[in-house]
Amino acid sequence: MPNVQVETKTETTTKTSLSVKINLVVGMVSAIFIGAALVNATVINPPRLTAKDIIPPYVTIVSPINNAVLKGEAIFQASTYDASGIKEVEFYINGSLKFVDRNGQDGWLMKWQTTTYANGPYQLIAKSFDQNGNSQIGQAIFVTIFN
Ligand SMILES: [Ca+2]
Repeated sequence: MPNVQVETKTETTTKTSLSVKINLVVGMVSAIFIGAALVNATVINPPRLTAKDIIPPYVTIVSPINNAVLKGEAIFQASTYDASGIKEVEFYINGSLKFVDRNGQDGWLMKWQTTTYANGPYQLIAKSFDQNGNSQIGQAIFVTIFN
């Protein structure tokens, strides 16, 4: 007889434990469904941008450095950033557009064969365009070609 009592008690404990486990699982599944519903709501109804982007990109020339003396092949490179992303960067030598870089994955730059230019001083300007039509002309730098 004492054996039966012990067995009954054990069964009750197991049932209670199982019930708690089921409740936990139901709770977790509910949380997952609510989370998924929130994610779906975000994807289906993205927040609408009511403010127009009027902030131009940041741009500065990182190569060559100001007052550098160049020969052979030089790298004319800009560093640029915009929250909307950069569309392209224009490279000007003495006010003349020489190259438009539309792929910044290898850096925003142009290779400059200085041997095709006369020795002397040059002004370099980089102009960056963001994805929303804003542009910025970075500060000009001055270099000298001496081949
Ligand atoms: Ca912008």
